[in-house]
Amino acid sequence: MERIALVSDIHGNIPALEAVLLDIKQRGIEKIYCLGDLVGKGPHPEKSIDIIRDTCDIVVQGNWDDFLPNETNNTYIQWYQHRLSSEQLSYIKSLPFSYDFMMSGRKIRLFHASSTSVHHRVYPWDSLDKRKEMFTNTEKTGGLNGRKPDVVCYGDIHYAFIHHIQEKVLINVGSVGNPLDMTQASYVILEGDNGSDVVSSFAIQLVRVPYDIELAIRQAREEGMPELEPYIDELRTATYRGLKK
Ligand SMILES: [Mn+2]
Repeated sequence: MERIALVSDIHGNIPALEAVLLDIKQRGIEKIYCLGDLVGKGPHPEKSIDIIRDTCDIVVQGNWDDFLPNETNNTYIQWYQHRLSSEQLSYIKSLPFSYDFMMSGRKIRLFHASSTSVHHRVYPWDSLDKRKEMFTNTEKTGGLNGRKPDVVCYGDIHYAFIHHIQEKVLINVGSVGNPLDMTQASYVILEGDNGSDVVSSFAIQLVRVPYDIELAIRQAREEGMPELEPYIDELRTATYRGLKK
């Protein structure tokens, strides 16, 4: 049996990331995969990239990782761009779309948001058809042929859940740095026979980790981050700013 920790949506929140990495370490888990959105929203994208590159065996691309390196006149986006080296910008731009592996006879697929795009959002309350599309093979996931995944793990919505859908399992790992379902950092542990084609027992854990939210807010304030108040409100209340408009 082996355990793999899945983290996602760090968004430059270092106190949250450090709390999650400590929790993973204290459980004796050595393998960590990241589902994207290292940057954006929080004040320290440059540290987030360095730490994730250092600790994660696999990293797939998030929507922020995709669009942040693009040229823009938007001063809010530019604030984050200016904190990254050109090498870091090309690193996030070149991250892979998805990653497949076998565990306990299940084909497990990781991507950020959906099987078609890092910018296509799927919520747990979306239609069954839309959620079933998460298990299709697409050009983005490496081509239409081959075995479809039995388990899909994704991030993007900052809202952790596990759905069993007709022999398949859809898992959202939640967000480390900007959780919008409760005010604690989120990650997932998968446990089983890593790399095995043989069906055997398989476990999924949703883990919530309290972290120093006020420290994260102080860091954002010290850096003079733009759109500070909506960010503070999201960290303290776990309510998405888009829903308050
Ligand atoms: Mn995100």
